[in-house]
Amino acid sequence: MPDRKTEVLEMLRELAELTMLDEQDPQSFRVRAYESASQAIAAHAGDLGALSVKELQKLEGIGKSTAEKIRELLDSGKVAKLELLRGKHPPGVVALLRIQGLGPKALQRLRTELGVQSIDDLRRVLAEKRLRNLAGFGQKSEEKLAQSLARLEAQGPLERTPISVALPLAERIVAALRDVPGVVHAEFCGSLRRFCETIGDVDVIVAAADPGPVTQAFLAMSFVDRVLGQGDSKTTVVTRRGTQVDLRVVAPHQIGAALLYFTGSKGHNIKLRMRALARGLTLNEYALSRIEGGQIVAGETEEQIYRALDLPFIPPQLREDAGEIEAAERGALPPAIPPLTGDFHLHTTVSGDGRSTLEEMVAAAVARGYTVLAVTDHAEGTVSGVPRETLLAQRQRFRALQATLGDKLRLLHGVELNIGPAGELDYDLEFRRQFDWCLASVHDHFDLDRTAQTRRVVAAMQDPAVRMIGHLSARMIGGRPPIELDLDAIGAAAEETGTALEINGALPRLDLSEEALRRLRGRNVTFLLDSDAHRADELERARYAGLHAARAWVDPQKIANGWPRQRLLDWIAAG
Ligand code: DGT
Ligand code: CA
Ligand code: CA
Ligand code: ZN
Repeated sequence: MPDRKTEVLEMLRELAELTMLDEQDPQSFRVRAYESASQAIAAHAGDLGALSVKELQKLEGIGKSTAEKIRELLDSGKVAKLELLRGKHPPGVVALLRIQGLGPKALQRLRTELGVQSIDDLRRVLAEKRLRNLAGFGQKSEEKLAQSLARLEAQGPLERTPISVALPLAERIVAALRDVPGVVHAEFCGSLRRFCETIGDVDVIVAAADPGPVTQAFLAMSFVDRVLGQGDSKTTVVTRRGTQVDLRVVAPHQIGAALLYFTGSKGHNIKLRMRALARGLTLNEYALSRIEGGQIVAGETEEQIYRALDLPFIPPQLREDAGEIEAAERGALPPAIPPLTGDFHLHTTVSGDGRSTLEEMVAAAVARGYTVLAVTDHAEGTVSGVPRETLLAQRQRFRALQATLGDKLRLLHGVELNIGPAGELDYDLEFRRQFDWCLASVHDHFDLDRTAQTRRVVAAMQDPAVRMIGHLSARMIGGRPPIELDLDAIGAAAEETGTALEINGALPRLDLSEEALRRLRGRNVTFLLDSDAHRADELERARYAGLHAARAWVDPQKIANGWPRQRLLDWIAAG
């Protein structure tokens, strides 16, 4: 079951995180062992449940002690070592790791010397200016931490779960519930179905005549930490990472009304209900029915309900009461994002952090129906980057592979350049120009001020070899804040230089942000939807980039990898 794999990956991730805290060293041998085991498990295609400790050890990157823990989890659902670490490092402490500039060593001192056990504690200690008196800290580091905390909080309430955590969790729940006998339909709704970047709680809706077996299966899932509420058709649990999940079981003939209601948003629902009233109808989570007589008009599908309200189907990502109902009424909803011709940002094993070979990436791209593919390993300016010779050798392999592919897939030999603090780029212009495709991105110096950051990115855009800026803000949702940028200056430079901006679909990034996309909406800027895949199965993330772009009402005409192939190739050649 693919389910077990997620479970193992989640355990390894948590082990790595807690061990890092425990040993106060991100580079400790054990932390790296868990990370390399994660990569091995992620790359493993077969059934994990069937593997013995010995067989697990045969996978490259998995040692004996990790193999034993994996087996322990698969057999008993619990791992003693993990339980021990959880006891020592409660969730409040783990949450403190999200503050930039606060490493495990400093964190340990805050805990022992000032009793800081949570973000609230830290806020208090900072307000009381008690940190500056700690040996080795001082006023400067106190101010820096206060700033990091403020920037983290400015991203939204800290209790919300990033989509990168919530989506895999919800997909796993839904997949498991679909296998329960009697289940007709299972789907996640709420803000997650609308593809919001952070989620208050996960809402799962299931259609089944008998809620009993569904509830039982749900409560038996391994991520459940505690049960907050349990009724006949509604169950609420909290996962070990602190995410709340609501399960509701409805009758099969009500599923459309339930999906619509629990997908929200609340504002969208209210407008729909007013629309219903104006037609002598009433809309709730069970059905759309006549006010007089109570006869049901629609309820089995969302499409039927929208139709009965004289509207076309409105995709969940648009249901924010941001003018979508009015646009739908005028027949002016934004057109759907077309299927993509290819991907323009991905890494292979040539990069230090890539996990799939060039051949594996190409095979996966062909399987997705792509006809263009830019391979963009890291240039030497980043930790995972490589020198010229390596890229030149890759180019040889590339040309040979292209010959075997013929016209089916056009390969572009690309590179992801690193943008230095003053906008300087890797190698030299002549070498950069030899690539079929150069993108440039920020991977360090996140603390520069707005003027310096803007200048740096604009300088990269002005480079004649650079065709696209990757993950513009370098943010990690719920983690690293975006770099500060003057988006109007960036937009103007993009128009002037013809540099495209990436919409990066990696769930921790989703960068450009929705806010930035809205801000650039009026401009003549070209976008590309990319996966930034480091493994072949991550090519799927380009689809997330599409959902994210749709949420921001990006005009599909501006998405270059949505254009017909020849137009796209002409645009690339013209650069
Ligand atoms: P979240 O969980 O804070 O990220 O946001 P949502 O949108 O998932 O909100 P949630 O979980 O409270 O409720 C799920 C959906 O259920 C919501 O989008 C709309 C619907 N809903 C919940 N409460 C109400 C309500 O009081 N009135 C209306 N009209 N709809 C509601
Ligand atoms: Ca929710
Ligand atoms: Ca909810
Ligand atoms: Zn990349």
